Amino acid sequence: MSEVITVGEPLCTFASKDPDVSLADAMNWHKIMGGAELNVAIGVKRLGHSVEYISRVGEDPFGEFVIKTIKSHNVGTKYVSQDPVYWTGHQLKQLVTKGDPDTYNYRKGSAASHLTSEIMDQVDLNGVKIAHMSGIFPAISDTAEKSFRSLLSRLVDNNILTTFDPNLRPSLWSSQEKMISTINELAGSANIVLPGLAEGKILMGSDDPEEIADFYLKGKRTDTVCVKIGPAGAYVKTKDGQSYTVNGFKVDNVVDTVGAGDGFALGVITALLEGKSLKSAVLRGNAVGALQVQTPGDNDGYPTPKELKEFYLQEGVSED
Ligand code: KDG
Repeated sequence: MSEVITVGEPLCTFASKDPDVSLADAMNWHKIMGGAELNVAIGVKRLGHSVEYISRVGEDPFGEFVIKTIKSHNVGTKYVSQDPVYWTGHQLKQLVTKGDPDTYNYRKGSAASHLTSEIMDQVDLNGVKIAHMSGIFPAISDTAEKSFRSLLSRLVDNNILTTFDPNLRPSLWSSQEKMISTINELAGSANIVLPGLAEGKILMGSDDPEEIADFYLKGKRTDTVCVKIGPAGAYVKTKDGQSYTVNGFKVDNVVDTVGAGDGFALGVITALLEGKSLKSAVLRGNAVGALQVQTPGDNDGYPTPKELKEFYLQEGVSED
């Protein structure tokens, strides 16, 4: 089995080619690959680690595109099944010349939302070192939430290091209350929780990094919280009492922020797999996030080991 596993919904994404035009008015598109957890898987593999992606797509052209694309990135597809009835999730994404693009998702009733616990129970966890989970998958349907929970409880039973990114998608949840209570409960089964500042504000009512960290450190399994504080980097607090900020990198040319949080997660994950200190892992998370925001796709900016090394050299920093 691979070093890393993750579960999520891949999104066949139509990215507009018309800068700063609304999704309704855009006329020219190209097809790219999105999906938060798949972004993480692609970046983990690009940095040289084996990874298996768990998902379900339709027996349709979007599903074929997804499978071909995942394979082209050398991410494992053993647990990407095809559904004869339901279609593959997809989305529209605006091209912006600055900041956050507008997106629109078509995922209600998708094949991934029909991924059952029976399928999840077949996933072989032998040899898995880190599992990455996010708050998107349990939001897409009751079936997905159930299967997410059954995987999570197997990860806990098998003592597999688990990272959790809340990845709030309010439009996918039946209510704000359900989103908050479910995400906060699920986070407690992860060893490392990776919230953003704005997410903290919604999930526990504060945008103070230390208060957010203290809140998630109460989780039964959680011993580390890394709060993403945007361009300023990340604030880290651990159950054994360490706390510090790892500064972010200054980026003059932010093209598109999508995929930066996933970049942070994969930076942390890969560095931990390589036995680096937590501080170095967070430094790598910041670095991958900074590289990602300089590209228009959802995962194009994730570096190879060589590109990461060059970025560190250019910035005059290094990992321990
Ligand atoms: O985190 C990046 C993702 O947001 C993007 O690739 C697709 O919106 C998406 C999602 O919900 O997975």
